[in-house]
Amino acid sequence: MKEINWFPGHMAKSRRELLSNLTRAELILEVCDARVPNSSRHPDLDKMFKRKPVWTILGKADLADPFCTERWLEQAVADNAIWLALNILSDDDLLELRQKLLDYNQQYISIARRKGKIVSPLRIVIVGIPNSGKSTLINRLIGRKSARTSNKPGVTRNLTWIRGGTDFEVLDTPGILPPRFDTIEMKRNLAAVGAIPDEILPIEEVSFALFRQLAVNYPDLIKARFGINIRIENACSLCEINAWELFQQAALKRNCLASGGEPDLPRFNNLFLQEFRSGKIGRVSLECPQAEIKKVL
Ligand SMILES: Nc1nc2c(ncn2[C@@H]2O[C@H](COP(=O)(O)OP(=O)(O)OP(=O)(O)O)[C@@H](O)[C@H]2O)c(=O)[nH]1
Ligand SMILES: [Mg+2]
Repeated sequence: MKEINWFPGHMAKSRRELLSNLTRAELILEVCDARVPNSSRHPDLDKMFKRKPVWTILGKADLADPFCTERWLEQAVADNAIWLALNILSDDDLLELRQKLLDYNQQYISIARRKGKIVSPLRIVIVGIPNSGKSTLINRLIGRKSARTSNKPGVTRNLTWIRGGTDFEVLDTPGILPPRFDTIEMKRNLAAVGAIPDEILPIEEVSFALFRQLAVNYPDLIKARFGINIRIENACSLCEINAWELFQQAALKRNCLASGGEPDLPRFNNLFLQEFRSGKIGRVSLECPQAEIKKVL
């Protein structure tokens, strides 16, 4: 795969601004994507945030494989880390998070009251990769549409503190991607979930790699969605040629036709990625602890 080098100037600037805002913060929420918890966590957040408490939010949990999400949460408990899986669009999930935050703030409120100080709202910094749901989470936490949201990465450009009644004050930040990607898989996974703008991707590589991975790990979902026949007993050992044939068949089944009856792959690449991102293929995770997900290189 070609190099994806996407660390635009605004991200480096945001990182600097973020650091200067940290002293005001009492809690950091890192919004990751539940389908790719490994790739979507920032590699040096702990160093960046020093002793500030960090909670990891696995957003878009409604799109992820619940079995894998459970494994991630178990691993977090074992590591003594606070991880929460959320469908940020769900009222129930938001209510639960809100309550956890209020409970957490109770300690500060008690201390302030004891010292006769004014009780201030809990100051939360929201960080995470682009398009993970940070601004949506903020709007829902504070109960009004204050931060701009979109299903494209790179929408929030400035750091803004937003006051949410007497309970919270929240800092919205632009998506900050790791300045380096450790492995080719991580790049592909971030690209697949839409954390990198499609215009700068080798979209055909991302889409085919994703198709192969899903055909191996979720053959029933691919069969059902695209009406193609994958022999499950051989699915784990899908070879490159086989996967390529299946990919072309899937394009044809979806009426992505070029002249001469050939599959129109550029069209299918877009369609396939959109269907994956919106959850139409089903609930899938591209990363799972304990290697439940077979790696397809
Ligand atoms: N299905 C699902 N969609 C979500 C969830 N959270 C956010 N979204 C959608 O994800 C898209 C991105 O949301 P934003 O809040 O703009 O993401 P962001 O992290 O602020 O993005 P940048 O500002 O570009 O870094 C929007 O279309 C949201 O509706 C979730 O838990 N589940
Ligand atoms: Mg945003």
